[in-house]
Amino acid sequence: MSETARLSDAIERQRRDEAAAHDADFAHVATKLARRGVDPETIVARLSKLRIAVPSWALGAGGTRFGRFTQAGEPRDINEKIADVAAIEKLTRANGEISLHIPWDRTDDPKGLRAYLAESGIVCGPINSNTFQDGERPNDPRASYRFGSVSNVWDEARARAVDHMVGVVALGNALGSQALTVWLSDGTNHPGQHSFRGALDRTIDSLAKVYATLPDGWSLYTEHKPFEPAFYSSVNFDWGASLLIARSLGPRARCLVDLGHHLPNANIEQIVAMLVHEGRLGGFHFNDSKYGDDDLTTGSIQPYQLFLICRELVDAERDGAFAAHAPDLMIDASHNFKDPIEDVLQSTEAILIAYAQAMTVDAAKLDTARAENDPAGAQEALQDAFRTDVRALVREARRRKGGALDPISAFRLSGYRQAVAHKRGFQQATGL
Ligand code: PSV
Ligand code: MN
Repeated sequence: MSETARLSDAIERQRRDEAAAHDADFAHVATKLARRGVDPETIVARLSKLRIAVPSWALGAGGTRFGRFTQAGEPRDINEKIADVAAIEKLTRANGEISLHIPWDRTDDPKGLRAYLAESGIVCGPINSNTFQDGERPNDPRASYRFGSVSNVWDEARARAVDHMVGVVALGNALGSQALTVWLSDGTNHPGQHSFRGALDRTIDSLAKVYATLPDGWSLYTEHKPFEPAFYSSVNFDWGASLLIARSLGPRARCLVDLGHHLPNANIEQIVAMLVHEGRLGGFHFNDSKYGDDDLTTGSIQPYQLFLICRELVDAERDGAFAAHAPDLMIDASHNFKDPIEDVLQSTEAILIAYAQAMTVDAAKLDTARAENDPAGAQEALQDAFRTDVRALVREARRRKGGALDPISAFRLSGYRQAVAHKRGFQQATGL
């Protein structure tokens, strides 16, 4: 039996076996929400339109600087990565998009790759450049990224980084992508190592050359991060620097918020609100963390934070703030222990749940509490929503689109991993 047939079979079996329980759960939450004046159908309809991109680099086991433990059945090439995303999409109906990372997903045949994407029903989402690994020119010191890429004082390194990014835009365009995500590892480990202002100027000058080549309809996303691999200063270190760079480039430059790229206790939902306010929220890299950029499963550590971020999105959407550009939703995680597909399924579920919960907030109650300076009332409005079990709404959205009621257990039931492990064997996928 093919892997696709295995998945279809498991999805069907599960839908049959769990239909009665699901119907009862859905009726229960619908009744509860009606009491709050919330229409479950509006939520189901919104959920079924959400699309969460899968990062190509999260389909294999991730590593740390201490080691990497390959798992059986990791995708050996870009086609197998797309096949895994198609499997995920078949289960969730919310992940029909892949985010590629170049050169990890380099291809000599963009036309063929585009055809394979179309055949697999997968869209090419924002594409990532990589100027943090030296690739094929590690011994050419002035062109090396060792001391930075677009911020480097040496012209050769900057030119190389710009050429790379321009090439990634061209490839992305051939594949149907509409955005370039730029995360820079540029920074320093030692006070005085470079001029902060000089590095920012060089970064803006270099990125302006990339920005000038953006095709119609394209965006450039700047992704900030406070530290790692640089431990004293990073060039694009926070949302302020990111906004500054984006503004200097032009209206199609927007900021990307990776949830793991903040110092401990940062108020990420407020950062999101600020970027919405400025019309510069490009998109997200969803993950979760306890200490730093841990890249753990979205919603596994701080689900309330995820809910509050989604509430800002629901709010912004209601205010028409995304008329010009809706943020791209992407996962950016790394899995050392879990099966990568299961981790993506869990992250997707967490985002959909948080989004659905955010939609159940009694907006009138919250508005009144704010107008009356009633913090306890505001907390009640938010936490009543956060504590609502909306899983049946998420399942209903998926059921109507032909997906699995419970993606993880359908995935396990299908034997997909065992089947691909048999074919692919034990080979490390490209990525970090
Ligand atoms: C950097 O930590 C980051 O979040 C960026 O998005 C990279 O491109 C990605 O991880 C993949 O390594
Ligand atoms: Mn990221």
